Amino acid sequence: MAYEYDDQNIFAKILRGEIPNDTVLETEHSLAFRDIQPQAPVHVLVIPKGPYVCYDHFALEASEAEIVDYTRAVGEVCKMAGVQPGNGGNGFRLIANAGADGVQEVPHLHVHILGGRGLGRMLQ
Ligand code: DGP
Repeated sequence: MAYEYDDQNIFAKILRGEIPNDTVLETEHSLAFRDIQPQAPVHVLVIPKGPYVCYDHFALEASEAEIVDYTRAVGEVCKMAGVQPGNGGNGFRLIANAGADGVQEVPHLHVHILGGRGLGRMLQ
């Protein structure tokens, strides 16, 4: 089944500059900005600029240049936020919700970077 991208989603509007955001990092293919409802002292969303609905859509259909740029952007934000374990930080958690079961609210791929406090165990 083909992925259907809704260009009226809130992150598409952020990418078009129609809604303000608190940008942390912008690269050729990616944008990172602070979550509007932070769940931790560090809570940054990293999105690709391309129209990808969710992680699998991006992983399967994005170009290698986009994938490298996006992966590096996530790493760069972790570094900038000072959450790299063993490198002055105490670690972080990445979350990429997808679809209904994943309770994805915004249908444009975003990885949550959470850190700055102990996050507890999520998987038992
Ligand atoms: P998810 O359930 O993974 O789709 O989480 C979507 C996140 O997006 C949620 O943590 C709140 C955040 N969010 C929603 N609308 C906005 C917005 O307009 N600006 C910013 N910065 N974050 C938003």
